Amino acid sequence: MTDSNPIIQRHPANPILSARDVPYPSALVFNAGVVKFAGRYVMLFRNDYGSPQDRRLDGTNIGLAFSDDGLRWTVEAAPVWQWADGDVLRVYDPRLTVIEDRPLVCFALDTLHGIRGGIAATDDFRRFDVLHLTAPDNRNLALFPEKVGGRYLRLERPFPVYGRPFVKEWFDIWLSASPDLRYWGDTRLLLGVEDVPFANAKIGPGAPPVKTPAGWLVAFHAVDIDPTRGKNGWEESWTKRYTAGLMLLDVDNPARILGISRQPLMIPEAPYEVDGGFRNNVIFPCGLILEPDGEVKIYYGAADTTVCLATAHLDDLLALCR
Ligand code: BMA
Repeated sequence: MTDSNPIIQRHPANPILSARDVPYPSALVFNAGVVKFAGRYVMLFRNDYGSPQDRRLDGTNIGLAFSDDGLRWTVEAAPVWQWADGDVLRVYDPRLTVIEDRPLVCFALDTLHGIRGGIAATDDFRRFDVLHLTAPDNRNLALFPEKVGGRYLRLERPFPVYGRPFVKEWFDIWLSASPDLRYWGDTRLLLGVEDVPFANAKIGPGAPPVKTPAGWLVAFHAVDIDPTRGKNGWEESWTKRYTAGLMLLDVDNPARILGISRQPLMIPEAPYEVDGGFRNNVIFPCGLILEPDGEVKIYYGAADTTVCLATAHLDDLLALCR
């Protein structure tokens, strides 16, 4: 199993966004949320800055970019969000969802007391009104774009440690509901890592679910660890590989999985995914857009270093989940 699924086309212009496109200090540009809003494509991306020559990172902020075609992006002159204050060390990995014409961003927050997931509302992608923060450790929140059964829904990935001591990093995808986006509960397991044939460690929600006639289409990331990988990127040891997987959820009852791809949708193999990155061998999908003609745009972080685009046809993606 060495190749990504043939239904996937990596865009020849990849990477579609990298540090050289950013007009302020930038070393690594990756893990971006993307939505269509008010006639344009909007992207919030993670920007880690520092000195790549010295392999040093000094901080993280969130950048904003717009595009008319989803491919060519113009980055705003300054970052739009940085949160390093008291207990909070940084905000990162934004994912975008529009619900009832209101843009919402899910994000991860590193704090002195653990990692939290958060949800914020924004009118202009520049000011963020934080509605909710999870208890630690949790992240990779992704909101469904509409209420289901009268409730808001999200995917999330808590990190249980004491409760699953037999494997160090065995983390699963969970589903929670809310009446108002602020208070969340009715939390239940959606997909256990043991049910993903191409993962031997953690999995996590990737992009916010996309509604299709067959059900909710969800991209997720899946990690397999191979101790022989050793040094790989900036760090001394990076033994993980992040592939992308796909599942389909019942449209009226998303707690019910209708199908999962048996093999990865994408495996790191392009040069910008396997070489020269901060952490090579990482594909981290954070945004999916279904176009009117059935094309699905998949935005993903490559090697924790750039933002890339792949496309596939909806029918092929659905067939993969059956
Ligand atoms: C995850 C997160 C992501 C990152 C990925 C691969 O745990 O930290 O931000 O892209 O690892 O390094």
